[in-house]
Amino acid sequence: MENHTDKNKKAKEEVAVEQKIKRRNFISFSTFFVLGGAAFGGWKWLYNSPEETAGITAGARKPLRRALNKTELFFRKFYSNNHHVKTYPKAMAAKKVRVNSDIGMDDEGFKPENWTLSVVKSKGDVLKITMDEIKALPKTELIFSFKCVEGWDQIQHWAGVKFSDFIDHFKLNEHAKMDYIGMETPNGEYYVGLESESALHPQTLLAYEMNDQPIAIEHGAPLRLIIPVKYGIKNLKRIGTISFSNKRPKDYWAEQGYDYYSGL
Ligand SMILES: Nc1nc2c(c(=O)[nH]1)N[C@H]1C(S)=C(S)[C@@H](COP(=O)(O)O)O[C@H]1N2
Ligand SMILES: [Mo]
Repeated sequence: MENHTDKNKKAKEEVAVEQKIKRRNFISFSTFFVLGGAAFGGWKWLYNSPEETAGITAGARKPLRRALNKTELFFRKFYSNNHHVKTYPKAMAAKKVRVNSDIGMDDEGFKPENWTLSVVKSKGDVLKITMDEIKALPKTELIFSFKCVEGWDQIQHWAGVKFSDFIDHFKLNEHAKMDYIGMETPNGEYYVGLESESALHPQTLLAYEMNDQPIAIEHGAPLRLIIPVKYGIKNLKRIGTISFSNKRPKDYWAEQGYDYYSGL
């Protein structure tokens, strides 16, 4: 008798467990299909959404570009100009500095000693600045880890004038209140656009020395940009022209689909 009730109880329990398993299976499969469907739908939506028109930036689906721009704004606020990049002792700087690429630097006749910098204050009002004027400003040194998007980095030692000191000295503060700064090689073949905050970052330099020597031709003589809050692509060698704008200036690699911000 006792045995019989026990068996009955066991059978009932087994049925309950089976029902439980069935219910759980049902829940997990439905969840799988609903979430899977949503993910597939989202992917198809993104896949079918229009690509942005190539211009200042290129190569992204419109919704993705919107997300990228939002992320950019977030990080721009987050990495304010109070945030300094890490610096290193001079002894750690590379003696043999890597040369990467030389777009816009192949003019046969280019002579650093004949160079002047053009600052476009407005259309038809261009300020010409010589190397001597730039060297007369306070010199700032920076030893930091230079990073190229192609996957290498190197501790390098640069010196020049802080971009913000340069702006102060040449009374360009009103111009620098615009949202963006554009820089180009003298022949206009390589060009970068920067948000003014990054250009005015206290570690951004218009550099004319590397390892205590004038910058070599292949590294951007006589004057190049060193902007440690950005990847190498933004560190324009052989600056010819600087301009100001509230619209994004054209940017060589952004046109090829790289992130316009290219921040670190
Ligand atoms: N004018 C010009 N500037 C340039 C480039 C270029 O091709 N042309 N390449 C950029 C890239 S991708 C990198 S990584 C750095 C490399 O600087 P380096 O050759 O002094 O190492 O310069 C940047 N500035
Ligand atoms: Mo690079």
